[in-house]
Amino acid sequence: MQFETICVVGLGYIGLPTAAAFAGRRKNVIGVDINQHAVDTINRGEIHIVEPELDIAVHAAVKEGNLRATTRPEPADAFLVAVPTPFKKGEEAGAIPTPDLSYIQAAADSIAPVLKKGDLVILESTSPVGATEKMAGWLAQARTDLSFPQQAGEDSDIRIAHCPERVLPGHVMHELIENDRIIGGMTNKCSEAACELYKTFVRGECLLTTARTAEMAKLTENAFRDVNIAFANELSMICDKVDISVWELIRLANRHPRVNILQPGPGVGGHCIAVDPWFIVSETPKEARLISTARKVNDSKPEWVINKVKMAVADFLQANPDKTAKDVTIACYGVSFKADIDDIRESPALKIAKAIKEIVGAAVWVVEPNIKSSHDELDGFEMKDFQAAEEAHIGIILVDHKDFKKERVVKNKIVIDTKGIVKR
Ligand code: SAJ
Repeated sequence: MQFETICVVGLGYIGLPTAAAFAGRRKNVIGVDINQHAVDTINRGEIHIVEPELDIAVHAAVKEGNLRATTRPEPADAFLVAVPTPFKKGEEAGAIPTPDLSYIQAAADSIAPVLKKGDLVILESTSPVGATEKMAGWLAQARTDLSFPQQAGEDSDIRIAHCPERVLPGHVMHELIENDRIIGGMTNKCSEAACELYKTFVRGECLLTTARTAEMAKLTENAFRDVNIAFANELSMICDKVDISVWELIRLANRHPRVNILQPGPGVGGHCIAVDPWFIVSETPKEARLISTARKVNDSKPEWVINKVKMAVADFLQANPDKTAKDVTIACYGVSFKADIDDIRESPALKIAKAIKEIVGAAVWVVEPNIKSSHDELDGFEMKDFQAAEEAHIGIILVDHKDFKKERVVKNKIVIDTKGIVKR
């Protein structure tokens, strides 16, 4: 099978690096996005997101004529769908969030008119079990002149597979090539075709399975990490009660050859680990008890930190009776969803900073070395550098950025360290 022209639908954190990786192997890549600004930026050889080494790859791909962006899919030999799969929060309190497949459906509707016999369609977006079959159903509805795997099995005109992305933001360009890849075809021929396509640039192993298992494997990886972090977060709250350093505790326990506990923090953020486990829970709520509890433990951690801050403010005011809450200054060290990135989507650190401002009424300063330009979400906060922030009455370490770890000494009189980086 020859894959010369590849159409990548969705040019975000996964689609754009993937498009650049194919283009780097001299494939003719058509990148599709509904966002005209993203399309124009890419066609200038620039990028609209932050990811190390992506700018160089995209610049080279566009300059050499191997990558072109547009707003509508064009005929190709393979189509990759890399659009968001957010969740819908339920109306009632405590309702289980459910996955929103509308972006996948819109992508299927947009590629259906240009499909031809022999094409391969791959769903890369993290999806609940059964989503690839749903996508195949939407394509079949739109193109009754073609046959699909759910109708014709191995003899289908169109091959369909789920190949979930598994790359870590901040390391995407490396992991895209080196990580093993799960290839879940709707039939064996679908898997083989998808495997051949990824071998264009993947140096890791391609592991063939079914579409449903591939969907569940991706959700399982992120749920595993979420459960492990929830365990660490629960330990941090227990240790606080019994006056033990959770950081030392985990360091010691991890010296056991079969124990590997992750690190606690202010909560779990981002658009993967904090979202994907719900895709399992929403399908199998009765069975997914541990996964659901882990989500709740991690989601409750910001509230726990906010309470700690409230208590610190109360202590401070008791010791300084001439002051009111409005006089208190609080420095938040870090607001991104994890270390050394500029991404503040679903960030527990930002949630905490906002709550302190609203609930406590104190002046909140933000130290965020990774955000250089002004950002709507940070309106109302005073941005400070590390040294200036030492003047605040209370310092809260919310993200373990390498710049903070280098310093290791925070001079604020009261310090709440949710990441365990301050030297004791
Ligand atoms: N976190 C902790 N403690 C830890 C590790 C992480 O509190 O020990 C927090 C982070 O601060 C952050 C959140 O968890 O708020 C998620 O960060 P992360 O680095 O664990 O993961 P993501 O969301 O950036 O990327 C994950 C990765 N999944 C796994 O490692 C299993 C990545 O490989 C996936 O491709 C990505 O989700 C995705 O797209 O699904």
